[in-house]
Amino acid sequence: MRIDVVTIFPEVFPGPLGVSVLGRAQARGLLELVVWDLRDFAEDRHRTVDDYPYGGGAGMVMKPEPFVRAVEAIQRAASAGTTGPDSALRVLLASPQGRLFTQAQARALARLPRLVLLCGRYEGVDDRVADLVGAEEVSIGDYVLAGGELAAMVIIEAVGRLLPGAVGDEASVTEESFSTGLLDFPHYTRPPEIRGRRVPDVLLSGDHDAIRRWRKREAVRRTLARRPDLIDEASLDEESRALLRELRERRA
Ligand code: 9D3
Repeated sequence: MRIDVVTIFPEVFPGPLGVSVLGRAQARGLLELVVWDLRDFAEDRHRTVDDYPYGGGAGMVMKPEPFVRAVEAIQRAASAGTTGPDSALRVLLASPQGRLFTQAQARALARLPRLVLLCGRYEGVDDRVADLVGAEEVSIGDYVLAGGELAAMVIIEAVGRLLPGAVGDEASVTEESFSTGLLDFPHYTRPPEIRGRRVPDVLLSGDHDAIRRWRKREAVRRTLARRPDLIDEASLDEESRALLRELRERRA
């Protein structure tokens, strides 16, 4: 998969995407990251990419033309390689106004041969850009970043690690796709006790069915306590639904 990124801070890439799973995916040729400097697509000698907001107000707005020209250049680079009826480029614009980026979207995007990510800065990007380049606006969460670059990196990491062969242990990624939608159960390793904190006895018992049930219960318990919003959408088997009823009664 090839991912093109458009930014006024090309020097921040690859950053954390250069190490570990994503670094290896690039070294193995599973993922190609191509970073474009938005200023290279500016139309004036000063490489201007921002301007004052129509209607007034604080801050600057990113001009539309450089983004449009950048996506056209990326489109040309795309059709030079793979052409076909299904070669429409998927373009995402990182934006606080976007729909929330989810694991389901990461899975869908990981199936594509190419993806383009546009990063904004300042107060935002001229609202016509998304429409002009056929981009979908995506947010990574309800907090305020200084720009789209870190959001783009989050999306690239979430998608890139799903590319076949990217993660060493393929079983863990497969397991993930069958996961229940609950938070994970707690994990422990040696030593069995540190500063008075013991690993739960059941995990040392060798009773594999008891361990399986304990993990399930902990996953339900933690989800109910920390992320009750996930419970309704989780796909729970009968055993988990029984645990949920029991935990709810206990709290009530
Ligand atoms: C005062 C209104 N703000 C909008 C919520 C202005 C504003 C804040 C932050 C405009 C741009 C930004 C920069 N943020 C991003 O570019 C961004 C982002 C984010 O801030 N949070 C979550 N996801 C994303 S994706 C891109």
